[in-house]
Amino acid sequence: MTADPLEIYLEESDLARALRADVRAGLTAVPRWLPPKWFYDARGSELFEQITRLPEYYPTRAERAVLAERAAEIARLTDAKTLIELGSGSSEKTRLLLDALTAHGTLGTFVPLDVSVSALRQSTAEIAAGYPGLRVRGIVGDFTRHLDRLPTGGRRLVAFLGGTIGNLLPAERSNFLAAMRAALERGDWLLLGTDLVKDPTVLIPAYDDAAGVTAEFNRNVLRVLNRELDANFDVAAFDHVATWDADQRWIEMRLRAGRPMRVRVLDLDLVFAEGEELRTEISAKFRPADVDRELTDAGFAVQGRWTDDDGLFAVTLAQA
Ligand code: AVJ
Repeated sequence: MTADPLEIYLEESDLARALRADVRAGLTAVPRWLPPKWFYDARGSELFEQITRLPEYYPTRAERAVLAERAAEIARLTDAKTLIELGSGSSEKTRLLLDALTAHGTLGTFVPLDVSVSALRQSTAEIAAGYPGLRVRGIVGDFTRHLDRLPTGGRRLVAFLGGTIGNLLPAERSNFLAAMRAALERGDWLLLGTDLVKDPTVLIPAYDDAAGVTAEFNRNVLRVLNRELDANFDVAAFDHVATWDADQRWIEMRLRAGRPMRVRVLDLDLVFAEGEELRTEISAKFRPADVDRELTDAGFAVQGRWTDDDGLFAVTLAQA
């Protein structure tokens, strides 16, 4: 089958408006910041796919190992008719769930939601071709804003994988989980992937790889601003920084100005001091009990939690 046409809740104009608002708020703040969702233009999505194959970046492999081992059990527990995937990207690991749910015999519809039109075009076409009989409805949207647009009815399983929930600040995270719970009917399911707290000697290289792919991914957000907003960042003059904040339990990625700089973006004339840093991402890491507590606080009942053999990454199944 071919995929349904993409349902677009983020129009180009909408995206442009959101980008301008984020740039204005983040780049005039002290310290400066940008939300990580703007990494993911076509090039950024491709760079992230490269990151998932790096030797240092363990989360994708660890989560895949959990799903490979547990997908059949998840299918049995959930009996899902509709699989919704938030921040779906390439949906590569999701195939493990699609395989298991298809074999289980309940699945009728797959709904990937992502901000990246290019990633969705490709993934919906590939999945529709690979799963005859499955309805594939791609949604171009923002998982922090468009949960009310998800298809209703049937037994739904929402997968939020990869540890992407770690990109939200704690307050955003609890708002997101509460909104997720409100968007679901009692009995629907949430499958949540979370990276776990571990030694910084493992964490830091995962966000600062030897080949420099993560550095390119990080700098890509400046390329997006140059192209979309006609800004004039000297992209190569920014250094990639990845630090571990042990108190907050998150990795922070930043871009550090290698020399004093003046940047024009929108109607702003920004002055960067040499060494000034711009935060581009947090990636929170969890202790298993934190995940349970946050889900329970949002009104979910935790029904299962699995980790890979090395205890690097957790996948938690919770019911609304
Ligand atoms: C896609 C959000 C899960 O936080 O690990 C990878 C993004 N950033 N390397 C993460 C990312 C730097 C990734 N997520």
